[in-house]
Amino acid sequence: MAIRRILTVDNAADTAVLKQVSTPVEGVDDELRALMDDMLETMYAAPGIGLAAVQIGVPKRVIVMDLGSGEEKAPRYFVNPEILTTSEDTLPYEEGCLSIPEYYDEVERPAKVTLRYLNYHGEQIEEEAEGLFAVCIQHEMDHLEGVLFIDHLSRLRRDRAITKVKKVMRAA
Ligand code: GNR
Ligand code: NI
Repeated sequence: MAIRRILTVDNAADTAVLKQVSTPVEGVDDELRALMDDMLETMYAAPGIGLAAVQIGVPKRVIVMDLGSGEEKAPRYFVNPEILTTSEDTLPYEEGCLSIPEYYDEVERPAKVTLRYLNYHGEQIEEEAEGLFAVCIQHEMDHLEGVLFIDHLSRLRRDRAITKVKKVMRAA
């Protein structure tokens, strides 16, 4: 396992990769599981609660997540995820992104979604997500389309976010 560098929007090269649409994966094999292991380790080290493969420069439709509270680890893996249904009701949530460090802003998304994806073992799963799970999976699935949470904000707020990240990354 290895910790990989997380791409950030303070520079043009990383931003160009983050805007790519990720490609579906053929199937879940040991090579893909090694990628997912690296993603999880990178996410825990950051620390974050979710990570899309494109954030470490691999534009494949793969997401890892851990919404567990406290010591207990609860890793989850989503390969080729699809949203089957979305609720009419929405949930506003103060979001952050490891590719936009130290900027937080409110995004409103459907409160509930139903999902279909392959898990770590390549099994097809269908399940319903709500609360933070729904927020996070929609945030991560946006990454697969090259969309960042700041793309849901006004241009003024988006520009402020980029300016802040440039400052934060210069200081780091
Ligand atoms: O670590 C993360 N926290 C978070 C908080 C609110 C809404 C979404 C997220 S996802 C983010 C990690 C990340 O950038 N995933 O792409
Ligand atoms: Ni993100």
